[in-house]
Amino acid sequence: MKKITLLLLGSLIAQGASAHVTLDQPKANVGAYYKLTFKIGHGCEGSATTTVKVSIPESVSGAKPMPKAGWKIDTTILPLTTPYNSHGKTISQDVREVTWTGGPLPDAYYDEFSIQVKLPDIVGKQYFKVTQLCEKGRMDWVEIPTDGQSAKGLKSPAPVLEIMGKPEAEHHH
Ligand SMILES: [Cu+2]
Repeated sequence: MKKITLLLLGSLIAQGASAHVTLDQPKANVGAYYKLTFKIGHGCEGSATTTVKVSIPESVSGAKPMPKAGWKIDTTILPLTTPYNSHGKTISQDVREVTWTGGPLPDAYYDEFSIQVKLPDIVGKQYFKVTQLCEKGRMDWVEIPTDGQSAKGLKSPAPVLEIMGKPEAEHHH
């Protein structure tokens, strides 16, 4: 009897740790065209998800959300503080927020939401704040660890992408 209880508890803890909103591929190379895929692991304390809103950091450019059956897409385009060049044109505004509305996605089910972006030439971590609205309640995945702090200790961490330098194999001598 005691053994069974412990096993159940163990699986509950494991589920909680992996069920946040996270990126399917949390590592990428500088300057890459990359598909951000956000995994929605659960609703808001049992309630079904009806909105997923993703904030795009200013240095991550050209965001293009992937349409999903049953979900409507809205984008927020804002002026950039630092315009950039793309295909010979100066880009002075960019998509800074993507919102999917629809579903509802029941708490018992799982889904993914994707955005194609161009990553900056900056090595390090980029955080994508996500707001999840449900039929009842909301979850704000917006916590960013301070220096030296582990993201594991945060209650609702923002999904993080680690941008790495180009691998040595890509250098041709
Ligand atoms: Cu979770």
